[in-house]
Amino acid sequence: MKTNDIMARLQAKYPNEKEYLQAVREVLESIEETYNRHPEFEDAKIVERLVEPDRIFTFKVTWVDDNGEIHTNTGYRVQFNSAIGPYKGGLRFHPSVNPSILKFLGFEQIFKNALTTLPMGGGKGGSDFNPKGKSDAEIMRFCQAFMLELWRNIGPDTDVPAGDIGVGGREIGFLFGMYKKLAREHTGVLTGKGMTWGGSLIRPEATGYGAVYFVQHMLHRQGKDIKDKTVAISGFGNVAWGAAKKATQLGAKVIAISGPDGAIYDPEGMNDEKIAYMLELRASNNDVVAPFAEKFPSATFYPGKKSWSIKCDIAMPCAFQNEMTGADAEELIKNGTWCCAEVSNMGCTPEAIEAFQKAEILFAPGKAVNAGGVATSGLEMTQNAMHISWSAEEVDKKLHEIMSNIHHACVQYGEQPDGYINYVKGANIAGFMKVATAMLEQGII
Ligand code: 2IT
Repeated sequence: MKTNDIMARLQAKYPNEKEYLQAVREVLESIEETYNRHPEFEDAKIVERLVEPDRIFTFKVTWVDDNGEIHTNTGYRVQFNSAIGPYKGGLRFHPSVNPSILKFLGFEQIFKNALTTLPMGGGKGGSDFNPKGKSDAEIMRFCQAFMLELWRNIGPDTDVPAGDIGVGGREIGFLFGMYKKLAREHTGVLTGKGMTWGGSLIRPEATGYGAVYFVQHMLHRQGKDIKDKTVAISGFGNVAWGAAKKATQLGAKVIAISGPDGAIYDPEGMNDEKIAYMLELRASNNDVVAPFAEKFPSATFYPGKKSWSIKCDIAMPCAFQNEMTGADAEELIKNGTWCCAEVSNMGCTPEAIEAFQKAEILFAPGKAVNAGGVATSGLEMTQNAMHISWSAEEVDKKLHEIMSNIHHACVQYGEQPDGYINYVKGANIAGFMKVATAMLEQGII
């Protein structure tokens, strides 16, 4: 397998899908050497089969706003790979959503889900619907219209969607309600459900908590600890909230968060009240972080700025793909940052990753760092299948074990001769080996 040859073919076939091409290139470059030591992979054309989704559903979603005006959006579900389990992955509601973004997310999800050690294949979906400024009633009608189309293609053993950007507990509730009405079945067809109807404790916190547990493992390996370190986070949604909460609990000082409108710098760090206010800001549907500085006098709002111009020990991008560029990474390095844990999916550009790795700074990719979210979705599926629910302590303990195993797998496959851990390579090879083995054993399908 030659990465450049495969990329040239994909580039010609999908010239406009830049996020998808970026995600595939990163994985292929990481696995090329290992892959070529296994002629059985080449014989079975594993890579050629892996880069194409099994199928993509595209559908029209028509809904009526509070003024009686009719809107038409596009809905998608990418069922990418089911070698190790039912398709599993979130739904994103954001105006940028298109096939390239969902294919990149679905492709990443295959390896991430494999890393969790749980039986989940890779999928992703969503819509170009923009939740910004919408009322709860409008969100409900959109979710119902979306599920009216999607429901035939999903199921607890077929494809299990969850949340992503723009889809949280409220949306999962509306989606589940409609699924249940259509299918006449109360099953674990979605994860991130409410606690009174099949949800798992710790699922809302899991992505951010898992990310901080992963950071702790990276630090402990170097004899360090997150306590008393300064942490800059981007975003202020569910993932940023969970990361801020756990990092603060463990004694770190979270000095930055951000939104599309700019960055908040708070030298005093987060506390319970500020962390709770992040949820309020998100629930307002306004997608702005500026009000944080009006409410808390220790915080300053920098319009149009990113969190990456703020001096910190640890950077944790928690917002959007490609939110950290090469120039951002250089600025962080110049300011003394010595660890970057990518929490958003593909949050760093290839130039940013290269800058961190060249400087031999601790860097780990989203598919390892943020895997605690989908892992806890897997634990929700297990509880649903067993018709029981575990305590928060039990779920948190399992989440800890999973993050520890993922860290171990990254070190096992990513340790370089000079001792530097290439977590990107480690995560990609570990995830790939599991999926490739399953594909090989299941024949040409
Ligand atoms: O990117 C992700 O892993 C998610 N949005 C969570 C997916 C899930 O099925 O819980």
